[in-house]
This record gives sequence, structure tokens and C-alpha cells, in this order.
Amino acid sequence: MTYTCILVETVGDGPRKTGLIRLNRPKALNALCDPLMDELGEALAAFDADAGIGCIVLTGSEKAFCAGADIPSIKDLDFLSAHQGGLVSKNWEHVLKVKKPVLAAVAGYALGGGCELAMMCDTIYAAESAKFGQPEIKIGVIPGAGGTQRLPRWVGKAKAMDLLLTARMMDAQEALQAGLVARVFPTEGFLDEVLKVAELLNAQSAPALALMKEMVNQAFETPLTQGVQAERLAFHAMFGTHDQREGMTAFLEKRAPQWKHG
Ligand code: CO8
Repeated sequence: MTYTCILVETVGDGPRKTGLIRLNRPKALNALCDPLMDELGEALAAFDADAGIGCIVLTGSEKAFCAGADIPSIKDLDFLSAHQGGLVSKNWEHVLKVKKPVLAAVAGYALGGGCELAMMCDTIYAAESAKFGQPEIKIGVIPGAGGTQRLPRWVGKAKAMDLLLTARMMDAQEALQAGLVARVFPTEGFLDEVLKVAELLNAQSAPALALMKEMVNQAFETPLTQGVQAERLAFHAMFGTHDQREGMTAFLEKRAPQWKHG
């Protein structure tokens, strides 16, 4: 498929590579419009289905990961056209359906829907230049893709309220302290650092990676006892894989495991 709003490539030297997706609407600071979200969904699904891909990195440009929803394309909607037209609901769930790890690599602005998109990924790495915020209040609305729900889960209620109600931006170091991002890297060479992290993931067993991310994400959806039970079942399921046997045997034989990813 030819893409107009994103750039897609595979990166890496190992047997399994990284699927790299760059949001690419530079004139609108990568604002999210329907064509972009449709293309993103296609690209994510294609990488997810490709056995040669270990994980996916989603990034933007140096200036902006993404400045949020494309304001011109939603400005004139009314309630019915927003609701019946499936604004957000029709093409925002793709990233949540991906079984492989999806890493958000954020440099520059991650605002509104951009911050929400990053929070839909499995974890976020930030450049020193990153700025996170939910500025919807300044344009007379509230977040519509999880900002009021995921942000408190990531950073706690007090900071989420502060960010949402004031529309202020949070820099990378504050985001790190708040737990929104996993690590901060220097802006120079930032993407290479994230791609190094991705290489580490690519070298792991695919079923273990997939179940790991599913279980962690489930922790935010279920009560503790239920989550621990689900984890135990998933752990037991791992003993039905070749890679469990190979991983444990390789450890005891003091050699690198040869995964079959099954
Ligand atoms: N949509 C469309 N175009 C945008 C957007 C946007 N969100 N943000 C910036 N642009 C455009 C500007 O209009 C400008 O275009 P032009 O050069 O043609 O005038 C260009 O990008 C560069 O922007 P600025 O000149 O403003 O650049 P600055 O460096 O001065 O400022 C900012 C950068 C701070 C990022 C500023 O552009 C800004 O505040 N942008 C708006 C941020 C915002 O309010 N985001 C929230 C939008 S609402 C939302 O995301 C709700 C999500 C709900 C779910 C999604 C449903 C689809």
C-alpha cells in the first residue's frame, strides 16, 4: 500500500526486525486526520502479521510526535456527525489490537490526541525535547481518545487534573518523574537509542513478548486477584511452547537460545 500520511520502513540486522512507522504530516505537525489513522491501522496490522517483525516503533518528527487531532477536519462537526460518523471510535483502536510490543518514540510535541496515541502504545520513550500535554480545554473541548482516562492511570490523579485543567505542557524530565515515560534520551540520536531498545525486544521469544505485553496491559483493566490468576494461566501456557524448553535448556547449557517463536 502507498501511504501519504505516514512513512513505513523495516530496520535492523537481526533475524527479526523493527517495524518503524513515522507520522508524516509536517505542515500540520503530524495532526491526526482520518486518512492518517486509517493508514496507521493498515501499517500496524501489516507489521503485526509479519513474522519477520519483532516489535514496532511509532514516532513523529524532531519538532512534533503529533500535535493532536487535525483541528480543521473536526471543527465543523456537530453532535450527530461526530457520534454517528464514528469520530475516534472508527479508527483509533488499531494500536490497541496489535499483539507485538509498540514503542512510542516521542520528540517534540505530543499534545491532545498525540499524547493519547502515545499512551495507547505499550511504553513511551522521550527525547529531551519532548513536551506532553492535553490542551483541549484551550479549544473548548475535552480529550476524546482516552486522555481523561489513561493519563490519571499513568501519572496519578493530581498531576493529570493539573495537566488537563490548565492545559500546560510537561517536559521530558517531568514526564519521566511522573511515570509517563520509561526513559529519556538526548535529542541528538534519540531515535537510534529507541531502535536499540527495539533490537533487544526483537531478540526475545515472540510468544513470551506477546503474552508479557498482554498481561501488563490487562493489569490496568482487571482487579489484582483476577489479573494474577490470568497471569498464572498465561505462565502455564508458556510451557506449551518450544521457546520455554529452549530458553531453559540454553540457560543450563550456557549458550544463547535459538527461538522458534512458537
Ligand atoms: N491540527 C491541525 N493543524 C495543526 C495542529 C492541529 N492539531 N497543530 C498545529 N497545526 C498546524 C498549524 O495550524 C500551523 O499550520 P500553518 O503553518 O498552516 O499555520 C502548523 O501546524 C505549525 O503550527 P504553529 O505555527 O502553531 O507552530 P508553533 O511552533 O507556534 O506551535 C503548537 C506548536 C504549540 C503545537 C501549536 O501548533 C498548537 O498549540 N497546536 C494545537 C495543539 C492542540 O490544541 N491539540 C489538541 C487538538 S484536539 C485533540 O487532539 C482531541 C483529540 C481527540 C481525539 C481525536 C479525534 C480525531
